Amino acid sequence: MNTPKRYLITAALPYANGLKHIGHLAGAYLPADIYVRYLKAQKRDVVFVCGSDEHGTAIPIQATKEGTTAQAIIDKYHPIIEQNFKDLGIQFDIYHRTSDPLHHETASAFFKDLESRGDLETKTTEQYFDEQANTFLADRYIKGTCPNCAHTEAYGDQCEKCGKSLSPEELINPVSTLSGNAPIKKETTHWYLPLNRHEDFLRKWLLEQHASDWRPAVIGQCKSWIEGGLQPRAVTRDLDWGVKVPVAGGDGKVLYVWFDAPIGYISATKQWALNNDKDWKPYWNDPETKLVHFIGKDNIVFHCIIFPVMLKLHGNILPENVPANEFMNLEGDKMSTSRGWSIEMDDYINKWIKKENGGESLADCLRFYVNSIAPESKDSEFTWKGFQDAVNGELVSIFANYVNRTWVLMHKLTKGKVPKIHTEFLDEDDRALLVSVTETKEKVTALLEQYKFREAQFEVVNLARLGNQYMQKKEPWILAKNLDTDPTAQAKIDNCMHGCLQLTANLAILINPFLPFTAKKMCHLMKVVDRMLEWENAGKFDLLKVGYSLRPPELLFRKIEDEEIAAELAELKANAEAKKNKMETTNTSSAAANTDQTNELGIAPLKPEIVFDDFGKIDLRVGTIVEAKKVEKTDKLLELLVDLGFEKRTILSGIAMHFNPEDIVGKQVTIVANLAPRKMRGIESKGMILMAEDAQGKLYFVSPSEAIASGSTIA
Ligand code: B3M
Ligand code: ZN
Repeated sequence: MNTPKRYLITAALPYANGLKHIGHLAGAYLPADIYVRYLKAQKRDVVFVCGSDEHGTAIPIQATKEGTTAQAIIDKYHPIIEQNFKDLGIQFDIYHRTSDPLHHETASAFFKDLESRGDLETKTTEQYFDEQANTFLADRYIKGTCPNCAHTEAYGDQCEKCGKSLSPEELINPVSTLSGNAPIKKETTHWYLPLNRHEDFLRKWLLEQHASDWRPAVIGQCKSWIEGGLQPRAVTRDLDWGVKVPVAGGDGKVLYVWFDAPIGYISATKQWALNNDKDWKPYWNDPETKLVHFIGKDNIVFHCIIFPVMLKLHGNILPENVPANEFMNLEGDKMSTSRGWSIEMDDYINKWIKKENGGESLADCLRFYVNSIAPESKDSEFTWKGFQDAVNGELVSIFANYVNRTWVLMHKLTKGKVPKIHTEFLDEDDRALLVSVTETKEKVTALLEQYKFREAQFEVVNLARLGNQYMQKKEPWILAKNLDTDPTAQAKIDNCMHGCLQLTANLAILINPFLPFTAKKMCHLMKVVDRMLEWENAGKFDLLKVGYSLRPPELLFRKIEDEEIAAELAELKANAEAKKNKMETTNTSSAAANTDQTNELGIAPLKPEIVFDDFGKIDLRVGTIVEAKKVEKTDKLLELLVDLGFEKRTILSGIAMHFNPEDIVGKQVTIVANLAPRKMRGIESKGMILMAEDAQGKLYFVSPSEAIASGSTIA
């Protein structure tokens, strides 16, 4: 393929309403940064854009809950997230925000352009409106009497008493939760992007043109969307937080967050151009620009179907690739901030990087391990033990050890200087070392161009491994013992050390995209400027000049101790436990747990595979609820007496918001019967009741299809 004239690289814009965890890092930011650092080392013309996604309903709703404003939330998190990225060496050319006026202008103009050319459709439907608050009411903002059970506090989308799913129209005597008044029905018009008009284009572009050069999982998702039938998608909302709809009839409406957010990539490029006195247009309009979006798999449809249609209609270039990653799990479970089962970037930075001198090397340790388990083709799993093994077993014992041995020996045997080469004593091994460097460079380059970052990194470490073997074979420390008796000994030592030093310089260049802080430190040891790290220098064996004196040895990485890993594990468990107790008493059941990494359909991804023996440890039984009452001073907990045939047990369950105690007596349910007992609110709970949960958070008992003896086994 010809080298593109320029590159525009994007990484998904994080929502600025909370901290981001290392699953996010693994999904989009680290691979994007590795790729960009490589391109920059190749001296390509590249702009790397990112920024905060600051719109959407979630942010104002969160603000109301927390008694603050949406603006205050984004103003709090935007700078923290930006700094977190910097501390981990993620080097954007611009970190913009979608609340910026430049973005509002850009998104507005984009919408207007599509609208004026008839590329959007409008549709009018009747929806509830609060006259006092002067706003349309989204489902949760309406309450009324349930048509099913006559509960008077049912929501517009669901009755929490009987569990029935509702639409606002079904509520008897609906009232607005904002003003307490009865809402009126009012027509509202929204703009739709008619994806159905673009099916042919999408089929050709994705399923033919990119069928083989994009990741199979990405194409697979696109295919099922296209085959499922493309529908017009509403691109506006009745809301006041976001980019105002800029055309007649748009009062009180904003662009749907997923319409404006990807346009944020364009606004960010404009801001970068302004800051650097450049022209942004060719980056989005010239077909010789290579556009690549780095995202997690939950964002595929927006970047591969919706945004490309918008770009095409607007006359922009399309992405050349969207190398979406799968998810990274943590210690056997999916990562989730709300469940406390995650490692926030901010926490890692404060606990590891900021706590010690030279802590940047620990930023590289995290980058190294996360990239070594990058979920490029399937979900992967972060474990603290894995982190320790990767750092101690590869970075410390192979990479850093190689550099350190080279430095110590060079100071001992060649006076701290780059020795000259004695060509007459060069042998097969010396030549082979040079070939290994060239071959590694070729492999790493090809892998990086194909977005195979974990394999690429593996190859670089492997080169250090070869360096260790070379040194081991040459044994310059043995030669040094024979200096008096063997007249060729010094020449052979010189050759060996010369090779080892030039290899170190090459390793610095090749490791730089992955471990930028380490590459910098290696430059410091070699007393060379960062320019040496340019990719074209890899493969050269004269990077360090003969006679040049180098700095004393310094360790590149320190070992990770067992106690540090034990402490992290203990903290992770304690955090999760604390959140769980909070959730059981405020019962959001597991609904909140699933919001971090659910897909567009609201379906939680599968947990990592287990073997049959794991499953076999769980004793599931049919139980019959014989008594049920609310636990005092909690809204959410029910205390149940459950008959298991051989005994009756007390089990606490966080379902009080979903079921009336009197309604569930006599129900047959599924019990995890051998779960260790746990005390909550002073009551010991012996076992757990399994509940099914739909995307709206409604709970259902898992019951046998017919009445059956209590205590029956389930397997
Ligand atoms: N903020 C969703 C996410 O963080 C969304 C990405 C926008 S990219 C244009 O997963
Ligand atoms: Zn009801």
